[in-house]
Amino acid sequence: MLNIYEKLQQNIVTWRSELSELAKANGEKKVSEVTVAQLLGGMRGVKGVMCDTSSVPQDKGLIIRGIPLADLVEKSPEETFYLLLTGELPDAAELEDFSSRLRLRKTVPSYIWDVLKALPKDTHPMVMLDTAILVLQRESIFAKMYEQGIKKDEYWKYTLEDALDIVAKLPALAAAVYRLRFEKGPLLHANPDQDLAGDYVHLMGMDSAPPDFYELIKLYMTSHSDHEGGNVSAFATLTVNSALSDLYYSMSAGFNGLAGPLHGLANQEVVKWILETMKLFGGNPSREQIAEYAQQTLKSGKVIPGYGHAVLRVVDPRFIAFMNFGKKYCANEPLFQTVEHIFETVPGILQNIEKIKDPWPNIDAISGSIIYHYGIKEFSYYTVLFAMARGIGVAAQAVINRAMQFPIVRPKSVTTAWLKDYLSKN
Ligand code: CMX
Repeated sequence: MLNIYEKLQQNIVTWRSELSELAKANGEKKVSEVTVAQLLGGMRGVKGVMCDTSSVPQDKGLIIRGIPLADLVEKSPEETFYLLLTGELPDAAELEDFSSRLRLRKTVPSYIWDVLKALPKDTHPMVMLDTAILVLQRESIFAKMYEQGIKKDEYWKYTLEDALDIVAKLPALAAAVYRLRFEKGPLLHANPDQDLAGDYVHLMGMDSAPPDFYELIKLYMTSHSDHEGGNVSAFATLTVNSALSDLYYSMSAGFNGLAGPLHGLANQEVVKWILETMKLFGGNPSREQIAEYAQQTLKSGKVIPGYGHAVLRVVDPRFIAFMNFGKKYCANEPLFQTVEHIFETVPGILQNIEKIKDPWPNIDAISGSIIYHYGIKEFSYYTVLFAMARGIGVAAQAVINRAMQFPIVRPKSVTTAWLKDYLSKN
């Protein structure tokens, strides 16, 4: 059996030679062009980033290392992390070796709790998580080794050290944010024998929750882990990391992007939107009432949270995975039932608005309602859960990007004067 370092070392040799052959033979060939609409439109559809951990075809949705999400819904976060890093699912021995390395890295230094406790009481949970990761930067092995002088060839090994260190601590950090921010009692100690999902359940103080809560956390972590390299959290992480800022700096930056309402914060916005609807109509809203509130939201210039996507043009398979879970475990939850009714109503409304390219639900349209069912009702917390999972994907991407020795990210910006001049001549 090869351990994670040996496995990656072996795979990286192949990946590097493959890409360098491709570059040598095809360096001048075009893979993408940029129209003026794309230049002004957030680079939508422009192929400008390499990412092998996952792909998101617009008509299929998330595929992790060649495996569609639907075939990964039972996997643990450890298996998903290993898959993202190496391109292969681990066998039993590989999984145990990999998991045991993570288990050894769980302990969060106590100064982090001091920093979190010192923040104002009404600090957003995402600020608490992002701050914790940034303050942990003094633990970075990559930064220490870089300071001492390491070869470019070895950057990935120390990025991997940081990746394992951070991912192992994410459940404790995410659970501590919940307990501190919402005054749920003293912080609990990580259980050295637990896996990542189990430790999260334990550290939240939810050991007595039904076993399906543990299954939910597994599903949550795998389905939110990765979504190509161009989404805001992944792209922000990879851009910062490309300056050789270590993974603590870069993941914190990526999570700051995840905290935006058009990205990861949408899961909080969805539950807020549903609760507003229920309050307005005094209980479970009918399909007609949902349609009325959706029209009202659109008229006021707001987006319908959880609907639409920059890449997808079908129902997000991650939404489907959560829908299947909800039907099995919380079919009687009013919030979940409302999510089902919104799904039957809102796409029809959005389809009639020409400018909206994707009328279908994304993952954020449903994830919060299921978390709510298990008693975590403080919805400003939900993006922290997203981040705990996304950390796995962006960490894996950073290791691979350093292994492939990709240079600092630096697209060219142009001025309006340049654009006018260019267009007048072309
Ligand atoms: N409700 C209302 N309007 C919407 C909409 C929605 N759900 N989705 C798109 N639109 C609007 C856009 O705001 C845009 O309007 P303007 O031209 O007036 O600015 C127009 O339709 C065209 O947008 P698009 O090309 O279809 O979508 P984009 O790639 O620009 O944006 C996204 C994608 C996700 C930001 C957008 O669909 C949205 O704001 N959705 C709601 C928020 C949400 O659920 N975000 C989570 C996405 C998943 C994730 O990253 O976590």
